[in-house]
Amino acid sequence: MSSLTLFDYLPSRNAWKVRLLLHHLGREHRTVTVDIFKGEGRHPEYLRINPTGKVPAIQLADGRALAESNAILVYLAEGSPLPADQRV
Ligand SMILES: N[C@@H](CCC(=O)N[C@@H](CS)C(=O)NCC(=O)O)C(=O)O
Repeated sequence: MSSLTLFDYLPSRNAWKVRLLLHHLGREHRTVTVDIFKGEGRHPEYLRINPTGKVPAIQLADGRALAESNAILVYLAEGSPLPADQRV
């Protein structure tokens, strides 16, 4: 089982940024689709991961979760060959 879970929704541009970086890094992960238009972001189970009910969010194997796409990008890029000091 993958150590990283991405809570994703295909039409979401914020989720797309994270999806793209995971792919770029070749980072193994599993994806859980949260259909925000069907209200799945408001399910109590998802609100425990991201209290805003929005996508994206990631969850690590130890249960810790992180929301906000730009924060997730910085977290994932840390220690990678990406030029972190060129963040905008
Ligand atoms: N600042 C957040 C914005 C996230 C956001 O607005 N996500 C939208 C999809 S792009 C969403 O989940 N909307 C559902 C809602 O507002 O309940 C980020 O960058 O992650």
